[in-house]
Amino acid sequence: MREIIITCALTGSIHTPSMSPYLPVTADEITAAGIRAAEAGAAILHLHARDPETGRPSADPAHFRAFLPLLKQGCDAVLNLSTGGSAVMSLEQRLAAPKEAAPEMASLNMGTMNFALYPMAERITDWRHDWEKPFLEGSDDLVFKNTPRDIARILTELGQERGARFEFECYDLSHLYMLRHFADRGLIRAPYFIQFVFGVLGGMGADPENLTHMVRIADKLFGGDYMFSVLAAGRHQMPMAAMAAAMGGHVRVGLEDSLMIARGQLARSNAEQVEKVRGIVEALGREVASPQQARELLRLKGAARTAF
Ligand code: KMH
Ligand code: ZN
Repeated sequence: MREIIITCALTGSIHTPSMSPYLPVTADEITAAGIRAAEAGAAILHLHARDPETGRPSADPAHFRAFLPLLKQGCDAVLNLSTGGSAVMSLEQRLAAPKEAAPEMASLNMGTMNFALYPMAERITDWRHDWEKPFLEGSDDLVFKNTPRDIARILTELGQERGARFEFECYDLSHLYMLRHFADRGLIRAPYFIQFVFGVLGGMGADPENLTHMVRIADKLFGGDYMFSVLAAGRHQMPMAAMAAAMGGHVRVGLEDSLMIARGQLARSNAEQVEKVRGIVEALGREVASPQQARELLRLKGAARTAF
């Protein structure tokens, strides 16, 4: 079996500063978190930006510009920019920074969906910022929009025009069929790197049967033309990653997807989660991919051809 690519998603747009003091927010924090995660074994860093004053998810290219060159200097990991941003952002806003940066990789959510974060609000008693509570509670009536037209636009403007390749985020079986549709339209090239996403309210739950079924259908739709990786939200993160590693898949961890390192215990850093999953991977007799090996597996254009 091939090496396992560990992706680390450093901060995301789901969790808010009140939930953990360890969530990276400023450019310096995101840079330091990324470098440490890469040293621990992450070959890919999945990136979102935040407003350094408020910790709110940000699509402002200036906030990305503040850490992208520093991360590039500080480590060799593949820098993967989110095009999902946050459900409250327009596609125009979500695309601004990736278009400017022309990264090697970008995330791409394969459908429109509910992205319900509001149950998390009930657990917080001390709010650090005014925006957090309405941001989480408002997700009971919020649509994350990625229509086929949006997906085609992202593929064209980032993939075809800027040479990015994609982390295809599939939250449900239906998203695999949408991905096949774009392969049939000739808008994407194999090998496809498919990120199965479990445990987001609005997407599939973190049940092992869902993982085996996703693999079964992806095998049918893509044959040998794809690789899968697994991310699972919250407490499901490590068990589902272990399952993915045992099944020949890749893994994603990071504070974007879970703030914990064990039951009732906050992770003190992204690197801590990378170290933990690395231990699982190696205990299963699999090797962790270096950034260079990840570039070869995913056929990336190389860090020298980005615009930052
Ligand atoms: N936090 C993940 C569940 C994106 O950035 O495009 C979703 C995500 C979306 O990573
Ligand atoms: Zn993300």
